[in-house]
Amino acid sequence: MAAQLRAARRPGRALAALALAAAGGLLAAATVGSGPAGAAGTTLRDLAEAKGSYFGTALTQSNLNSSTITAIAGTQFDMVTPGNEMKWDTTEPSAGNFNFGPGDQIVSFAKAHSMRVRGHTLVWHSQLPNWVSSLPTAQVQAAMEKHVTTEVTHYKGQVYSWDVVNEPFNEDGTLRTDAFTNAMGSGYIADALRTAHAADPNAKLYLNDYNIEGLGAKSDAMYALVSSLKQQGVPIDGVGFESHFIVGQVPSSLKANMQRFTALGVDVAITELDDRMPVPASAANLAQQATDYAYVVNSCLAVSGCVGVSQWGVGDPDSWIPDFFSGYGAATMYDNNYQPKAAYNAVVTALGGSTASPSPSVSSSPSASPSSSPSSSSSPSSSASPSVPPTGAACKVTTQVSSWNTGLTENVTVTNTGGSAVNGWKLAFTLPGGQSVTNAWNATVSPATGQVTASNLSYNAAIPAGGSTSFGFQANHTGNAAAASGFTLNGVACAAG
Ligand code: G2I
Repeated sequence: MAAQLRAARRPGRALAALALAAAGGLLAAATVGSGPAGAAGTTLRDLAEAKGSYFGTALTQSNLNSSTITAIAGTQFDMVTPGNEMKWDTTEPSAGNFNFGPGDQIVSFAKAHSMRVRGHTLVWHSQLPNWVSSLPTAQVQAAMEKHVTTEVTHYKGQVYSWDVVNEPFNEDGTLRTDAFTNAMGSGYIADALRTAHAADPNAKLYLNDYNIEGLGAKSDAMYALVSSLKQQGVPIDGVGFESHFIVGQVPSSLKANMQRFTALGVDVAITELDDRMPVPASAANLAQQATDYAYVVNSCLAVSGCVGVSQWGVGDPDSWIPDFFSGYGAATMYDNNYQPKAAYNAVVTALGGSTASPSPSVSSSPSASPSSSPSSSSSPSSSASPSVPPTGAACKVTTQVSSWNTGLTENVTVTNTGGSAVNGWKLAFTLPGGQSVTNAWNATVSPATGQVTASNLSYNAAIPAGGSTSFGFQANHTGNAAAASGFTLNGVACAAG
């Protein structure tokens, strides 16, 4: 990422290490084995694989020393990206002296846990040793080709895909000026791809960048580059969308953008997903993060050439965000104690799984186990189980729709404006004609059309007085992509937000 980000670095690593050590004991019961979400078969990797996809994480060498991190990594994820260990400053710190020890450790871990590996990264302006940037330009091409050939050959057959060139563009879509463009102009990209292909013809070869997730100047530039490489017959298999998002700001054109790339005949992948927010995290931002994560996963699942999603780091203590963006953090699916957050549950739901209550903070409410959560009856008052009081609650609802030609996603935030907590909720509303719900996150939504009801999951059953919760759904439409209307919470009409 940009050099100016580094200026915001603060000495957060020691703190992170402490939090991690403290978390060790807490974690084991909650996350090992069948995973924090409950029943066997509900891990991210199992659910993703059932959909022909994968769910990955970045891991660093030091992560491997933590039984807490490795327990989650080995059970929840089936793809590993080395956080730093395959970068040039580690693998060839001085000319011709190669060091694959750290990367090999990551690959061993991956093999031991039946995970694949995204090799990251061969040619990048950052974490590039000085000896390369100070070479006479006439020597850079040979150095680059030797580096690519040696590293790809070392890992031949062990790496699913390579980020061959990382972050080649400036924000305005011009090519970044670095040692490689200085020496070879834009031709370095095709040369690096051809060189990698010659060393391992079976590895998938990617270009990877950030801020190319939505439509815009930078993604246009990547699109033009990939299109031109394909026309020239250069071996290029995929484009990595890093996806370092800010909560509530995931681009609504993500899916459309992925589709234009896959239409060129390349795969796409979400390669470094995180979703940052100011810390300490607010309940509203954590709920929005869940919506964001589900939106990203649903978008990938909806595009046949989107091969999978990887998060950048296992949990919040492992994230690069606090070091690079002062005052921000909480960007992953696992909190500082490695407990799964709402985002985790939202992803499980998006992947077709179901969630049990993972959160001790919610379980203190009288709300329910999954089997007693609000269910089929259409009348909130007559259906009241002990966990769903028959009383309604004053409420306010806001909606946010992102639509494309025949589909839409809608995020709904419901705020309890009453004076007491809601424990168990059903939000009834009317869908515009022609809309049909295909999937939902953070709630169950049924039926698919007309008068529908969203019911809480067990982990978000409680809405404190003044608090809010968010859920979302994806729907097909036939031309009317308007938001739902006529919301009632447990039978009481809600104000529009
Ligand atoms: O910046 C986030 C990612 C953006 N896309 C490319 C990724 O490769 C990049 O990863 C991060 C690593 O997660 C950080 O760990 O890349 C950073 C450097 O650009 C990595 O930070 C570096 C620190 O800057 C160094 O001070 C430190 O020595 O990590 C090094 C190893 O801990």
